[in-house]
Amino acid sequence: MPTLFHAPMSRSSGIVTLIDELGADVDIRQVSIPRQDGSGQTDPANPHPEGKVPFLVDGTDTVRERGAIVLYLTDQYPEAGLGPIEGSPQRGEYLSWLFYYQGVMEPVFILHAAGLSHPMVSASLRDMEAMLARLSDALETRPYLLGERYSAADLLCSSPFQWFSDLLPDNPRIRDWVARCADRPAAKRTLEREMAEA
Ligand SMILES: N[C@@H](CCC(=O)N[C@@H](CS)C(=O)NCC(=O)O)C(=O)O
Repeated sequence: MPTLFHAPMSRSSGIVTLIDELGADVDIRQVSIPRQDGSGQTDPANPHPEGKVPFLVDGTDTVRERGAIVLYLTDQYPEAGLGPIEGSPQRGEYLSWLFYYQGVMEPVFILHAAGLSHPMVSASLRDMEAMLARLSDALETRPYLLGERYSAADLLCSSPFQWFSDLLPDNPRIRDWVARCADRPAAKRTLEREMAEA
């Protein structure tokens, strides 16, 4: 059985929600991490090479970076219908959103929060406005990024807005989509459990 190294109220919380959504057989092991407020510390029990979470260990194999973990798990549980598998229509769109999250969205959020901009950065990653426009375009005629049905791409791409509500733009398409994703029973279960444990 794979093991997820997880720290509550962190980026690994979304993976806990995904495991719940998938009904996946994954052992969840809590570790500590250094937090922005100065609390916590790197946990020697966490095998991630930089002590980060999430980190998935499956036998002798390991998976780091949330997009990769999402893809690894949704491919293992195709019957859950949370990510189009190889050969299905929209596989390309699904992969694109997972990689867009990791390669563009996360860096853009961090640069935005740090108040940093540079012509070389915007030439490559564009900026918050362009990223929000991509989301808004995708949601123009449909409730979720891949269409009528919720997928793990929604879970991943909506997650920063769930944690940092000040990032939410004044755009009803994005706001409603984030609310729909947060309203999933699995997402509520993770939040309630982690708030209770905090
Ligand atoms: N790009 C990574 C980011 C992982 C990450 O930075 N996780 C934070 C928790 S929110 C962490 O483990 N921080 C502890 C540290 O930096 O030592 C991903 O998406 O998985």
